[in-house]
Order: sequence, then C-alpha cells, then structure tokens
Amino acid sequence: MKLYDGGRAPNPRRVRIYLAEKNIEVPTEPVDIGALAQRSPEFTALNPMQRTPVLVLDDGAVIAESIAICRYFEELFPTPPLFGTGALERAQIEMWQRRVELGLLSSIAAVFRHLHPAMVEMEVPQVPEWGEANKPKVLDFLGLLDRHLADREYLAGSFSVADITGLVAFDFLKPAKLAVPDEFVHVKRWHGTLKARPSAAA
Ligand SMILES: N[C@@H](CCC(=O)N[C@@H](CS)C(=O)NCC(=O)O)C(=O)O
Repeated sequence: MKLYDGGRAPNPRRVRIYLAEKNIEVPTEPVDIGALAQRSPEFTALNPMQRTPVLVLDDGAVIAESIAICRYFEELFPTPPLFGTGALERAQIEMWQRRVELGLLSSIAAVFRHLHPAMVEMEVPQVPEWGEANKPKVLDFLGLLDRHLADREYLAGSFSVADITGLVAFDFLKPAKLAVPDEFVHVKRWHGTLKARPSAAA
C-alpha cells in the first residue's frame, strides 16, 4: 500500500489528519505538485484527474478523492468512528462534510488558485475576477458556520471527518490571504479546539 501525498496542500492533509486520528501508518510517496509532478505520465496513469492524494493498494487498485480514501480506512478500522455512528449522526456528518467541502474549502481554493501568483502554472487560465468573487462567499460561509457552532463543540455530533475538512479549510485561509473577522468567535473557538488535537500537526 502506498499513499501519494501532495505535501502542504489541503486535500492530502485531510487524509494525513484522518490517519493520525486513527493511528494508522501508511507508507507515503511525496508528489511535488509545485513542480507539477501530478501531471507526469506515471501519476496520470494512477489518477487521470492529476490530483493528490492517491492511495494505491498492494494489488494495484487505486483510490483517489480524499474522502473516498478515508472511507476505505473507516471500513477497515471503524474505531474511533470518524464518519459517525447510527443513521442520524452518519447523515449529519455527511451533510456537514459536504457543506464545508463545497461551501468553504472550494471557495477558499478558488481565491487561492485564481489570485495567488504561485498558482499561475497550475490554474490555467487564472481568472482573478473569479478569485475575487469567491471572497464574499467565504465570509458568508464562515458566518453560517459561526451561527451553527454557537451551541455545539463540533460540526455534527462528536469529532468527525467533517471537522477535519473544516480544519484544513480554515488553515487554508492564510495562504489565500483571507482573514476571519473577530466577531466569528464560535468559529475561532472551534478552530482552537481542533488545532489543539495532536493530529492537526499532520
Ligand atoms: N476532490 C479531490 C481534490 C484533490 C485536489 O484538488 N488536490 C490538490 C491538492 S489540495 C492537487 O493535487 N492539485 C494539483 C493541481 O491542481 O494540479 C480530493 O478530495 O482529494
């Protein structure tokens, strides 16, 4: 088994945090996405989407997409449960995972990818207007999250993969040069709680 890891980028980090929470060790191979190694013929043969992370099993089977990789390990090692237990909690974790992935992480990624000079070769074409258009979307979502977190510690039930996506998205605000307004105290408290977990160092 081998995990092709894209370093400091947010999606590979989601999987590393998940694995750290589960105490699962997987041999990794770094993919230098800054040098566009994900576009090499070898990597493209593994993942035609040319994105990291990618998990390759001993029999050569390939799993891409961060959450698909996490789900694979969840089936093998259900404890501690990070996708929830019971029908309702599972559904609510799924709901928040998707909301945070689509509503926050994707918008922050759009700001970063379309405005940061370092992304000029990776994001073709870079459309600065789209980066700018996503800034208020990020703020709106952070506001929604703040209201949701006012009376709960985690996004849905106990600590879960939804919080992992949220943590990674939050930490991606800095490279995207976005700030969290001071009034979002609940989001900040939630982030502080997640950041204090040892897995956040992954
Ligand atoms: N939906 C995918 C997204 C993967 C993704 O966008 N990975 C980024 C790193 S965060 C990447 O490899 N980017 C390379 C590129 O855009 O060329 C997932 O959840 O794993």
